[in-house]
Amino acid sequence: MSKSPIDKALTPEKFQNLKVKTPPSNTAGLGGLKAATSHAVKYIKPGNILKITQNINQKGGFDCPGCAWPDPDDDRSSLGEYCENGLKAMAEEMQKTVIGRDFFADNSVDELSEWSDFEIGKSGRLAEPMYLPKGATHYQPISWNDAFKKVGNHLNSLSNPDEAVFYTSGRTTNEAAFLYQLFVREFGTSNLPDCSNMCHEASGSALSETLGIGKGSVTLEDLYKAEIVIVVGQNPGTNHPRMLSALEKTKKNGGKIVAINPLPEAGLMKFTDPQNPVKMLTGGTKLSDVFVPITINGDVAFFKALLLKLLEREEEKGGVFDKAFIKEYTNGYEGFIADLKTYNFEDCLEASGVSKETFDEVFDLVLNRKKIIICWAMGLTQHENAVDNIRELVNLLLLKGSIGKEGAGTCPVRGHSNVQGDRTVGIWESAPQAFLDKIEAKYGFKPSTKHGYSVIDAIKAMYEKKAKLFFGLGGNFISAVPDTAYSAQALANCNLTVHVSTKLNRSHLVTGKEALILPCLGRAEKDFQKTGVQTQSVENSMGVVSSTKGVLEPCSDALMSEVAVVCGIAHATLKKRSKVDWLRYQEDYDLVRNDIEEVVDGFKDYNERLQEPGGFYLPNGARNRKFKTKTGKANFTINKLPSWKLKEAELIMMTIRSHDQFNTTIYGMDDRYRGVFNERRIIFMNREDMKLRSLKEYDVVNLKSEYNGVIREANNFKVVGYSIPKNCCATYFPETNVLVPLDSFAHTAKTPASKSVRITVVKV
Ligand SMILES: Nc1nc2c(c(=O)[nH]1)N[C@H]1C(S)=C(S)[C@@H](COP(=O)(O)OP(=O)(O)OC[C@H]3O[C@@H](n4cnc5c(=O)[nH]c(N)nc54)[C@H](O)[C@@H]3O)O[C@H]1N2
Ligand SMILES: Nc1nc2c(c(=O)[nH]1)N[C@H]1C(S)=C(S)[C@@H](COP(=O)(O)OP(=O)(O)OC[C@H]3O[C@@H](n4cnc5c(=O)[nH]c(N)nc54)[C@H](O)[C@@H]3O)O[C@H]1N2
Ligand code: SF4
Ligand SMILES: [Mo]
Repeated sequence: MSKSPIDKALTPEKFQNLKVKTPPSNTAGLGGLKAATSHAVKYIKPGNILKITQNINQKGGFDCPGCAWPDPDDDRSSLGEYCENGLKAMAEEMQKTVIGRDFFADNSVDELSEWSDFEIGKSGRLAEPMYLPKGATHYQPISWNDAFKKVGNHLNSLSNPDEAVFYTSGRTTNEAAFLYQLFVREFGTSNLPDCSNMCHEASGSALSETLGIGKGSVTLEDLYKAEIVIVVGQNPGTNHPRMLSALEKTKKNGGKIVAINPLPEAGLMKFTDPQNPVKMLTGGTKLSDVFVPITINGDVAFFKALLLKLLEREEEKGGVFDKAFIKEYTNGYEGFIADLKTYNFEDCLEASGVSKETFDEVFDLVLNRKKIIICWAMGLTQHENAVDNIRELVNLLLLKGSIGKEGAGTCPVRGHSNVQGDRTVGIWESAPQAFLDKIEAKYGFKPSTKHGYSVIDAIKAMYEKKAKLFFGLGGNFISAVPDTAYSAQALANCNLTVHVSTKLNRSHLVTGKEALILPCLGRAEKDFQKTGVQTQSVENSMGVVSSTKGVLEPCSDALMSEVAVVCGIAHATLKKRSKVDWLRYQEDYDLVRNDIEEVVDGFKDYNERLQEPGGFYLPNGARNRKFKTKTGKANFTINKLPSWKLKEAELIMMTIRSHDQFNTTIYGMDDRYRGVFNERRIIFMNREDMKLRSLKEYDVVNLKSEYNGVIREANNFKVVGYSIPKNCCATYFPETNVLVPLDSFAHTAKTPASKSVRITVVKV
């Protein structure tokens, strides 16, 4: 009998051979170079390594497919503009092994599901389209034409376009993303969930409401000029490594850095004792001036404590707040202050888990400074009160007039290399009416104005059989989403699941009744079309749009570009009823950009400006103090302290990334910066919490979460004592996604609360 979807979706429970060492005191440097080079040499064809390192993130070259950190506007280093993890991303994408029909004939879907995520990822690059017929045990080859027809027939046989779900992951370029959403809207639905729903959606919600733009407001230059940069809920040493070079410049210019994080992440500091930070080094520079070991989800409490003390000082002596800015540009100040006064400083500080000494250090740094930048990532966005987290930090920036001036502002650091661009060009399940109107005016069809499914809604709809077809443009849905068991059943309920992918992943194994894998080109590969090798474009975390053009020969002749796949499917599905001449676009991507220019604001002279070295900035109201909010001003907001309480024996768990993974892609089994080697099934615990439970290092435990009466379990994890606040623990994503309840998500944004999972630990 074949395995159940749930068994296939869960990562195998086998242990490797855990070794724990003291975390390193210095990040990047030689260790990083060694690690990256060994990956490159092991997996990339020797002839390609130099081409990659010379062209990655260079003007006229290709954009690193890793994170969304921006490239410097000024001259790029000719020694290489990439980091350890950028090169690891390339080593993964440009693997010399390719897998096609023989691989799939040798390995059944059930057998593959027993491989670890690391093994699945290292099987090689997908080389040809594959099809899994109903009831079959093995994928078999299919021609592109037949694959397109199959998708078209399935889509056309749905009783309603809203029965299809079209997911996107943030590597997709602007050109492919624009055409994809256009096809989905012409097909008749707004069901465009994307990885952003699980990532910075809470930032988008909070920032749109308060500042009128769902993106950050700063540029790299601002970071260099800030008086103080607060890095909260982010681990840049692993996830945005080149941000450390920017922070180094901040320091060189006299700026101060505060890191707020339950963990003393090595990328931000050297560290010996959790309560007593010592030197923090990166490439020889001490980075963080203060490290704040906050309790998980203690951020609103900490910011409130800070706001209360600042208010006290403002009322005593004045000069702390930027009164002129508040008067001219903001709304809601009085109500916000009145609410703030209802809180008690000591209670807030206690709820944050931060000592008074550490608090005072931060207070002294913030008190008289007015050029403040706050950078954040998943440590703030993946909580039930994620939107409040971000609104509260905006309150601080507004009080300080730290928006829309040099060296100050918001910096939500994005994840995937083009997740921001995808949203800009229309991947949005609840796109604004003005955008839909422009689509209608340009193409002559009326897009659905109904809000579509976000990730959470899509899973529910598939589970309840209201949605019957899942299409993924990139990504690894089953491993990325919360509540693995429920979500696996949701996918299995579909009639057809389709993935456009570069690499094999678990989502190809947890299928609907039929399934397709459509292999596409990676970033570094040349995209040959009728008018020659095509250029594409991406938008980084600071709103700069730049070109990306592959330099390597494709790893297989049978690959298609994402643009060509979307055009092929649109053509096969919509046929003569389409108002769009789909096949023209894939011949010449300039035509796609001409359309984007007409439909999306800020892309004037797109094709010409894309040729400018380094690209161009998109307009950003907050950057110029033009707040496109409902009130026309920047809005103060009122945010409550989180209301959850741990039950007896419970811990609050955050699911985080190791140094050797890119989301669901596992580069290796180490987490070097945390001193963990050769194992992913671990739980970081406070040593006092271990003692309370009679647990020793390396003890094996099972994890259990109970939410609204439903119990979820993940078995076989080894305990690692770590400097993490009491009552907090950490595990790696995706191994523990099975514990994240689907209905635990951020209010207004629906970001799964995967950093706030309440669990108990049971010794095996
Ligand atoms: N190499 C590499 N680069 C990546 C990725 C990757 O997987 N690998 N993923 C990309 C993507 S899509 C994204 S979204 C980003 C993710 O980048 P990050 O957000 O840096 O990634 P996470 O590992 O989720 O780390 C969250 C950090 O927040 C802290 N944290 C958790 N809960 C709290 C809290 O309640 N309060 C505070 N103050 N801190 C908290 C954790 O200790 C951790 O340091 O990175 C991108 N870049
Ligand atoms: N518990 C927990 N869950 C989380 C998170 C967490 O912190 N904790 N983080 C969340 C976040 S922030 C995010 S962004 C999501 C990530 O969710 P996803 O974006 O769905 O996941 P990825 O792992 O980035 O997707 C990797 C797959 O994308 C495909 N791929 C890679 N490059 C390309 C390309 O150029 N084109 C195409 N078509 N395919 C490509 C490969 O097949 C690869 O297997 O996960 C979320 N899930
Ligand atoms: S910081 Fe991010 S974008 Fe830059 S090279 Fe490293 S992984 Fe790539
Ligand atoms: Mo992300």
